[in-house]
Amino acid sequence: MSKTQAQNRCGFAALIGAPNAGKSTLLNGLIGTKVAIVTHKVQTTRARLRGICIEKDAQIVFVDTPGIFSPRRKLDEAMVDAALSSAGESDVIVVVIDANRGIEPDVELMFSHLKNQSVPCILALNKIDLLPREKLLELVELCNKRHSFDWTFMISALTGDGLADLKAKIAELMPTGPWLYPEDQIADVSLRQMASEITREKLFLRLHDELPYASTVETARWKKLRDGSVRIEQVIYVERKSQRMIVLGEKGRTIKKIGETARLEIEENLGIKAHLFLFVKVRDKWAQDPERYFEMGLNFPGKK
Ligand SMILES: Nc1nc2c(ncn2[C@@H]2O[C@H](COP(=O)(O)OP(=O)(O)OP(=O)(O)O)[C@@H](O)[C@H]2O)c(=O)[nH]1
Ligand SMILES: [Mg+2]
Repeated sequence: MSKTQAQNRCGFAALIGAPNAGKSTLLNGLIGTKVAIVTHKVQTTRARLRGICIEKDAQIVFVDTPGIFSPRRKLDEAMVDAALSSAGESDVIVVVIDANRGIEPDVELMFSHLKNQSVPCILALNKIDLLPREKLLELVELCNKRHSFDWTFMISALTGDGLADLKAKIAELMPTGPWLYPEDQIADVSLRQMASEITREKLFLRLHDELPYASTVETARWKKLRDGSVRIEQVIYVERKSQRMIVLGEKGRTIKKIGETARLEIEENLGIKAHLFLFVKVRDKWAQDPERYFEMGLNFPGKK
């Protein structure tokens, strides 16, 4: 087979599910490296993120999406819209369900949205490491009663169990067409965005209650220095002065810790030597500002 004949299948597989189902963990597991941030908190992913891999002659573009839930705020609405439109634009939808939580209201909501989709749908029952097999079979049956899935896979995104079979099936479903990305590209996201996401992950992990949801991170400046290292300046937007105080922490300890852990991961994941500077700004209406959505890669929801 010649090179062009070999590179003749390519398509999109959207990972859809309720918040916290394990979509981003799955993306990282399928790609084989960390491209998406993961936390134990719901609504970690805010915008879609493409991770790319090659499986035999197919290039698969996986699209990690924000969780689907009932939106309350404008930001929620933009996140859910991003997830649903990714599903609509994909060649196959991988529905990720947390087996340990079963069919919760958010999962029901997702099933209702699936009714409008005409592309093939795979059920990926995730976190099977947490449950006995009998329970899993019951749940597979229940899910298939709610939606007629074309295929079902039982996986653990965390341990990697079942991922090879899932990936092989997705590859088979990719349509004919040239590869969209160079062979060695694993993600379609700028280094600036990747760096913002890493800092946001550390914020999510370190801060509690509503604070993670009241904040966003942007890379304001990225300057290559003469010694080959990079000076990265990031702004953490919060909504209130009191939140700024919490992010800073006593004597600036909290932000220092966030900065240190983020810098280490930025250096490791992006393969650069970095100097990271974090600034916390209070902007009470950042979640109403179209510019912030643009920076996150989201559409600003219009009036409906
Ligand atoms: N035990 C177990 N935990 C898992 C598995 N997959 C994901 N998790 C955990 O579930 C939590 C949520 O994982 P994420 O990958 O961030 O979930 P998500 O669906 O991307 O969540 P949102 O971005 O908030 O919608 C994290 O604590 C993961 O470590 C799994 O297969 N087994
Ligand atoms: Mg996620």
